[in-house]
Amino acid sequence: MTGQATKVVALCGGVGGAKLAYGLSRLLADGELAIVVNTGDDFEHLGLHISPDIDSVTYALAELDDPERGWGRRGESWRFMEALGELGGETWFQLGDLDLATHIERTRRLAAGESLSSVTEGLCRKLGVRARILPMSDASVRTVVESDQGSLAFQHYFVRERCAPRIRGLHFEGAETAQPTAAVLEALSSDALTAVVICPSNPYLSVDPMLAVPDLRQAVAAAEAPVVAVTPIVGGRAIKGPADKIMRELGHAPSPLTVAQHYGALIDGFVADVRDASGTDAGAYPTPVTFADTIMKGPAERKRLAWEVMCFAESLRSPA
Ligand code: FO1
Repeated sequence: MTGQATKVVALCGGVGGAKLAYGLSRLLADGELAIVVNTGDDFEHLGLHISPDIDSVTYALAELDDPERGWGRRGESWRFMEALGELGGETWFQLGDLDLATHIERTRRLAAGESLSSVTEGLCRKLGVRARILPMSDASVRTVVESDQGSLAFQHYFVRERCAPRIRGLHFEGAETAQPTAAVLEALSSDALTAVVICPSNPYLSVDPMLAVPDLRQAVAAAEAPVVAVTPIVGGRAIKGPADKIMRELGHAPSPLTVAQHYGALIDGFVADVRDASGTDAGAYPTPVTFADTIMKGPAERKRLAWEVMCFAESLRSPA
């Protein structure tokens, strides 16, 4: 889509990031928000193309997400999985009956020659999502975990092995040659841009695959608006998922400072949690830091944090 005055670009992984993306979507008008989503978790499974992070963000914005699991659809049933199990099929990756429709329709349209961006736009329209959800690239990028159990495809590490293997490193197959989509580059170069928000997603598993696409990283660095990252670590622990475990395995203390240092010169500001305010040496951060309640239990908290992040970005644009 062209000609839209994008004000905020959010870089987002799955469940954790989707909450802030939801908050931003409820504050901004249609067309003002573009959400660039990680596709490094995508994989082919049971003959279907699964895009877990795109679906987590789509379902969250459509208010179809399951609040307990975070992934998949609310009110889900599992008859397909039960039947597959009875036939001796692979059941380690749970596909609910409603969710299955998304994967089947996506797979059909990709096989017919549509791009992932176009399929995503179409599915979003059908589900009533008005913000733009943009896959980071239409080319295949696949996250591979180097672990004490060897190289593991992302979902084998994350779901099948429940993140138990010790991580030694990560690489993102295809990232070096992948191009961001035109829509992603257009959003990041919008004249109306006021903030680029790195959502509280896992920096290593969810944000790094996006930043590993050279022209995407370059476009974030060149954006005319402040780049603000929000911590996924509170009180030394990940709000959800294995970010703290991975930090320890890679030799870092699990802390908001580690996250800020990980993004380094790419960011212009950092949002840490109020629970980490005491004992924080703000001077140790590579950028200005602000403190907010980053634990988003419901829609009101998601909107409030989104508002605080946008105000912080505004203060970085026009320092007092
Ligand atoms: N996560 C799980 O922990 N177990 C599952 O069985 C599972 C199935 C699943 C199906 C569709 C989908 O879109 C996501 C699913 N996820 C599941 C979540 C997903 O694999 C991860 O949360 C993300 O890839 C990490 O952001």
